[in-house]
Amino acid sequence: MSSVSEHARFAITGVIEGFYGPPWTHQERLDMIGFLGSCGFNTYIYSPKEDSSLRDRWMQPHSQQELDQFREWADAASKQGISFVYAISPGFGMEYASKTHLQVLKDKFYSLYRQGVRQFALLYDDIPLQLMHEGDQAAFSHLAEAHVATARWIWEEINAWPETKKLLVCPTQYCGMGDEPYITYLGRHLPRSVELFWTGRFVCSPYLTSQDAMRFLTYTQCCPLYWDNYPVNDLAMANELHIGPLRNRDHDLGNYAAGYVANAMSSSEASKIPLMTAAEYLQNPQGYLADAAWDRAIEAVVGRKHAAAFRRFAEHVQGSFLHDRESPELLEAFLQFRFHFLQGNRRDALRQLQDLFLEMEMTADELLNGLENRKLLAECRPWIEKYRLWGMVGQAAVSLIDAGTEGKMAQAAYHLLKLKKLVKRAEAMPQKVCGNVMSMFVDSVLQEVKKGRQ
Ligand code: LOG
Repeated sequence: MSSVSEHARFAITGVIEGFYGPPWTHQERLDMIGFLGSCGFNTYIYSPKEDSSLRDRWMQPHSQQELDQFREWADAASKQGISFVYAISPGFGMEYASKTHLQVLKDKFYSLYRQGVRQFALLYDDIPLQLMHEGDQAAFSHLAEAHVATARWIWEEINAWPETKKLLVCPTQYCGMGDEPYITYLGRHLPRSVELFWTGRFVCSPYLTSQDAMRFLTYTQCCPLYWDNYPVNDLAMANELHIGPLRNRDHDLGNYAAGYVANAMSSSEASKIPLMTAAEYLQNPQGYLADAAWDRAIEAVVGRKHAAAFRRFAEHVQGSFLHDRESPELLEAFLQFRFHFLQGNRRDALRQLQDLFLEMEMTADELLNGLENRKLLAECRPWIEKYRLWGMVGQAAVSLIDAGTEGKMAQAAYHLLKLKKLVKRAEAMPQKVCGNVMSMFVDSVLQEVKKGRQ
């Protein structure tokens, strides 16, 4: 495993297609490999959770058609100077003590080796922490021992093949403090040249700190290969669009880590925005400025013409475990509105708010009608549409307040009805846009209406 050196850069910098949900298409994967090359990443890892040939059907050989595709991806990667890593997850069926199962694993890797693949990974994530097969319970005293034995055996086999360079291992307990018995055992017993994945303290870690990395190193005696679960937005995160920049990764993490790999979103085009910011971080962690990198990434993926509009929209969908401040400017605008409104400056306060909501709707329209990157538009469309709806909701709310305070009750009733219809439509869309900021605003307006009626 990599040793600590001063001012080290991450040796492995890559992206893992390691999410639950629809895998990238053949074309998307080729396109992503080209993109990774252009951004300076050096590794791509193939392990979509929905490819059953890597998981439930891991014992079955790949079809010739599948093998041809792997060759195409591996060739495309090597043209870009990128290592293509084939990652298998045999954990649900594999009996680690079985010679037959080990041979099947080796044969499967060898079928990929013949297609030009030179790097491999064994992923033991998301499986039980106990030994499940009777044969394994008899042969090993715990899961870590079985995992080490398997990794050691397969590493010795593939290491004997000319040019094979790497084996990466994802542990079953892949997050935490690094001092847990399972991962400590793995770190201490895996061959030095095998890399060990770690997601940090949590599955989705808001911070990755060098202090944590040092503790991991102390206990496991190896430098973590970070598996960063950003921008991935699968499972419980599916309603979030992770297009915000990479944040809160220590600038000296490279001193203590074997590498950094980002798990991407199933939406490959939208993934490029956060991935470009990750590339900037990896090239110059000391000088990395998240927001400036974000501007550059948006302009590169969206195109100059609509970059400003996209940035305005993106501001409202950047909430994630990395960033809990959603729509900060909108929240500030509401607070200022309340202040001015209560101070008696009603007309100006209402006008300013109306302008803001109108701008939201117009920004959404500009993107929906004008965005040249059609793939990006298709992936982001539900979030842009919801953003547009919130803009319309806001305008109806302002009109309601305006009519209500002017005593125009018929108009107020009309706007109230419109507001309620729009809110219903917005709330029926599961996508997370503006966090709770718009709902809070609407709730407070409706509260006022109620009070007025009493
Ligand atoms: C999976 C990963 C998934 C991610 C986020 C690891 C090592 N494995 O909890 O495939 O995309 O979380 O949901 C995971 O992170 N397990």
